[in-house]
Amino acid sequence: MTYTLYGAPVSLYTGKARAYLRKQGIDFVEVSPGSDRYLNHIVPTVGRWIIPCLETPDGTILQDGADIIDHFERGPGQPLRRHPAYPESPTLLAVAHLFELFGGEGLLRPAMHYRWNFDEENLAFLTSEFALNMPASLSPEQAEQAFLSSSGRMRKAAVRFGVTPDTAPAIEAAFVEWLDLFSAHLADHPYLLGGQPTIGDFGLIAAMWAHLFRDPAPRTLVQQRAPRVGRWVERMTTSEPYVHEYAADGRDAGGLIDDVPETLVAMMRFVAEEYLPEIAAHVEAANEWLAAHPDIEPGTNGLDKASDRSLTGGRDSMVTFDWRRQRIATSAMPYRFWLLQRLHDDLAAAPVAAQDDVRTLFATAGLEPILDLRTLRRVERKGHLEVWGPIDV
Ligand SMILES: N[C@@H](CCC(=O)N[C@@H](CS)C(=O)NCC(=O)O)C(=O)O
Repeated sequence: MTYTLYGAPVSLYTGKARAYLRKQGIDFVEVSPGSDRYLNHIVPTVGRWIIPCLETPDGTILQDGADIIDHFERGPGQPLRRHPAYPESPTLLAVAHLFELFGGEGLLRPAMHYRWNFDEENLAFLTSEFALNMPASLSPEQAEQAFLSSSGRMRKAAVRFGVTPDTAPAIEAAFVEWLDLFSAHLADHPYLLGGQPTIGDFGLIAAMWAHLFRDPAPRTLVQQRAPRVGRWVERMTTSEPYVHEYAADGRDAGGLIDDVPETLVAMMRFVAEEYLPEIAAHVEAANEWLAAHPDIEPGTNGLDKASDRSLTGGRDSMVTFDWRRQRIATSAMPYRFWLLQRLHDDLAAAPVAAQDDVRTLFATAGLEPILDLRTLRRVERKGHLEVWGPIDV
């Protein structure tokens, strides 16, 4: 029953899937996207070069970290996993979804900044790492050229996430604040919601692993400023418990928390400041865009190139919003709305009293508006892409 994960150590989204497979003790091997199997079978099946992809023992191919996790959480792989990643408590589930979204999407600014703006510390490492994603048949010169081309694309992508010389100081100040808040929370809890990792931790490890802990420049910062966060990263990437500071016998770090502690509310407040204006502006822009494109067939994404990820295309059409006393612009990506819908859907399925509790908690953290951000059409996933659902549902 061996699964194959097509991914790379240097990849942000592979980190989410890999951490999940390791923590759940699932038997898998990781194979490079430079392999023949990936290039000649996975890419044609998925329709584009994208990692992570998971090939199940029966040959099914899954793309997307959340879909990979759901194969084990809510699909046929469920008997293979050790602990549920989705908490039963509606409050913890809502918080877990929030941090899944924030970790994979809201921490992209520091992730891209610390990767691409510290060439002196990072470049030799990244050159070597990116070579792992390429066919072994490439000569060193060809690999170097391929690195220059993909790193050039990534440097441009960083701008579309709001990383510019003007934003760099605020990105660094915010990241240090984030490390301090997360570290304070981890003083009493090995994971975000207590003794076991949840979907919130798997979201956070996306940005916190490949970019913010493996790359040399931010690694030093994390280890010096917030060693406890560094140990959480290591804990998230092992299959054994690795809970020295929490469990005397090294075995049982306990269950999930019952109540949301102030340290976690403080982390939620950080999300409100760092990410709420951005996701709110993106939803508003998406709704304007949908209103201007009323004829998009359900099951398609209405983009010129179906494999495009951002709604508003080129740089001119990036979405502008206020972030930490600056006006910045980023690309709106329907994938984020799809993750947000998961929070909304699970919340809507909870008893009314529990929904009220979640609302009260989110309001305390300044996050209540995120519970009501809806796109005019739902985002669905079809053919490994995000597409628009039917009109008027
Ligand atoms: N929503 C996807 C995103 C995956 C993704 O963006 N992966 C990056 C690598 S970390 C990629 O393959 N990018 C390909 C490209 O930009 O051409 C997931 O969570 O799996």
